[in-house]
Amino acid sequence: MKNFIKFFTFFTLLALLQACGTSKNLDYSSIKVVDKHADLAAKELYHVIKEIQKEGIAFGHQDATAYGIGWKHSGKFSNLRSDIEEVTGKYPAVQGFDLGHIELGDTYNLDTVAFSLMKDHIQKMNRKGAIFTFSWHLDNPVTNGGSWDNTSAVSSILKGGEQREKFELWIKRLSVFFNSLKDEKGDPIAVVFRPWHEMNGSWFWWGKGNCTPQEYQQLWKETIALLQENKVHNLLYAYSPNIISGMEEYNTYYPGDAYVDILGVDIYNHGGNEVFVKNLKSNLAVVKEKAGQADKPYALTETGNNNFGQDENWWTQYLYPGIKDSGIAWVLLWRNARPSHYFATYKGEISEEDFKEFEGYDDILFLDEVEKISNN
Ligand code: BMA
Repeated sequence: MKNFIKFFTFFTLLALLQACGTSKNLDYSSIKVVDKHADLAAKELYHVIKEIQKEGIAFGHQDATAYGIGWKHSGKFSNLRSDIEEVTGKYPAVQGFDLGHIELGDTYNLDTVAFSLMKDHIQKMNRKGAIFTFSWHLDNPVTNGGSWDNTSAVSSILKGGEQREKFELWIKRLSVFFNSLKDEKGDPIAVVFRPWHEMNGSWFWWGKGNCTPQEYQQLWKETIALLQENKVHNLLYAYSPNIISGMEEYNTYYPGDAYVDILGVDIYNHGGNEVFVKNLKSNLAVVKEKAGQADKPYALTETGNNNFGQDENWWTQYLYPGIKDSGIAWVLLWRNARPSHYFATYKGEISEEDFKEFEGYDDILFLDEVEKISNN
């Protein structure tokens, strides 16, 4: 009997401990993600992303709180600011950051955003239910040039390659960052990691023509394996080629369902608005089909209009018709860097009024709406 009581107490405590780390009453064992040892927070995030898809499309912005047009976040402890919030009174629900130069052990990323600032903002925004996605514009390990130095390098960082040691160090530094994302209770904050993006274009050293699809897939798998060796378990993995011509192109570099949690695609309106809407519809239909086969969530992982010119109604006339009813969990607009390189609106910008209308649509979700979904 004594033993039975001990046994019973042990398991009750264990169950309580498990419950403490989480806010929801989920059957975690039924949520399958790439990482077999994923933190509960990662499974919870996966669940929330799927729930979002039932309600609408979460609005996202890259570097949302780090800087905007005419301002830059000054330091770690000041209040959060965002161009989108200044226009609508609401924060983006999805907030993207880039980890380029974390591999070098730098304090700032390639766009001069301090990694400590990211951490601070992530902790604050996590409390409000935000979802975070990370891209990684890392340097070329062979030449030490940037991501856009497309000298072949992938084969040299795969197992047995000449630059392997360097690559393992780079992943170690990346791992330290991911492992440092904790809430105030010390529990992990789960995020979406979207490495090796736009691989079907040839502008990055991991892209088309600079490595073979097989090397790419191997790189993807080895990246995950290294992160797991470094005990990183708070990630969902997102795959995102640039605009595709069809399923065949989508599949060319796809590492397999066992290695991808979220399916994405990056589509900009570089070819003009009409073409943009057509591309959104056709590409998102392909991603939807592929995601449906594997029962995975999917998203428009990067988009934007880098040439608003006279497109004052771009949000309601072009972006929205292109994504409406597509089933994507989120749409992420690229960064507001400077007046000649911005992708979302800001106060005084030509499409500001139209953006407010877009924000008001029932199926376009901002932070307050996603917070409700997260808390359910
Ligand atoms: C690109 C541009 C670059 C930037 C990079 C990483 O698309 O915005 O200026 O350095 O993303 O954020």
